[in-house]
Amino acid sequence: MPSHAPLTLLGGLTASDFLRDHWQQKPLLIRGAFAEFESPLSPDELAGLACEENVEARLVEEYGHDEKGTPCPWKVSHGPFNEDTFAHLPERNWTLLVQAVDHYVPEVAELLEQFSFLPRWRLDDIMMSYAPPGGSVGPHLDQYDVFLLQASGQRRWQLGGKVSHDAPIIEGIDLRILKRFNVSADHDWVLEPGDMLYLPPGWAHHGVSQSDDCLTISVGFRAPSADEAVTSFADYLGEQLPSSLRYSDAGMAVSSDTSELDDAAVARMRALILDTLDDPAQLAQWFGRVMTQTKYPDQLSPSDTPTDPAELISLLQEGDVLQRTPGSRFAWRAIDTQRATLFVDGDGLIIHLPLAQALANPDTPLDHHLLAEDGASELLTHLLDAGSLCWHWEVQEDMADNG
Ligand SMILES: [Mn+2]
Repeated sequence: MPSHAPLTLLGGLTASDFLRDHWQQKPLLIRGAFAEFESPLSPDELAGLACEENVEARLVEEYGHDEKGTPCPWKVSHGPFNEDTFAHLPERNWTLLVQAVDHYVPEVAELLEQFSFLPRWRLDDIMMSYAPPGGSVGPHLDQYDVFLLQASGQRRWQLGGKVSHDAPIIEGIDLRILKRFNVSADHDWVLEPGDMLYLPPGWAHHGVSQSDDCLTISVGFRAPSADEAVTSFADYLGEQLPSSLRYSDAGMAVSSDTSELDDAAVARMRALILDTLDDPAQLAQWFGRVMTQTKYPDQLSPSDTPTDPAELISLLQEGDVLQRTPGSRFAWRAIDTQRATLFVDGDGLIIHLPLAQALANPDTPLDHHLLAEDGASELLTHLLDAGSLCWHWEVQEDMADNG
């Protein structure tokens, strides 16, 4: 995508403008981001999805206010739900949240193409929520960037500015709702279908349904915390280090007090740790693996019987097409001008560079053209057996049959 083209999706900003001025920094309200937008799902269809096994769904109900006017108590329940759940809900003040709708509904997955000005591996998933009038999840903040697209009906969004991560929250409930929320007057909008609000991490926000058909699509991004990154990288490296690499104090001076842990000892240990960690090649290998780990490993279905590469080749030649399994994550990184690591679902495979680029690019169809690349049939067979690829939308067809 050319970075200098004004995008309707970004309210006429170019991708470069948006990344420079808004991404991770400040919110952006975009009226008419999607012209004449029609929701890919109805509220009933979303509720149906929330009744499926393995689909992560939550129901948030709000039942009143305490004497100070603070919304309380809140009730959170987890899916799968059933028809009975929905039959007994009140007419107002609840919200249904369904995660990873892009893994189940191709029309929702297609929305991701619009966000190709951001690294694909930063994407988390698409959540969809439905709420009758008054429904919300309370004022809160997230540590993630999110695009909130109004799919149908109206939702009022109010922002309370950037808030510290340790701002006080209401205790005793299974939700992180802010105790205090001060709306800024110029950050109070009602979003109509096709309108979209971009929110950077750490901004307090509160979205309340204004209609009985309020559906909101949240395109969420993820960024590992320093806490997760340090632990995870240390684990990755640790598996490869020989136990002979140890703290060493050859040539040390005689100590005046043998109970003291002196500065020289601390400096030696610091050098051991920093020298071991500071390995850019290993870091890249770990980073690619961790950023392509799937959110729901259970959704990948590895095959029980190995695929015959000859059969795979003939199916492709007959016109069958493979696809990346919804929820599978791909990325690549060059090793030299010929070879690359293809990262897939937490694994790293060293293959021919153009093949890695083709596999990881969501716009490249996985059809017979790929077979021209060296090593393609072995790679496709491996990824099909691992569950990272499947035959075109068979996952969705299976779900439709079951439903
Ligand atoms: Mn939120």
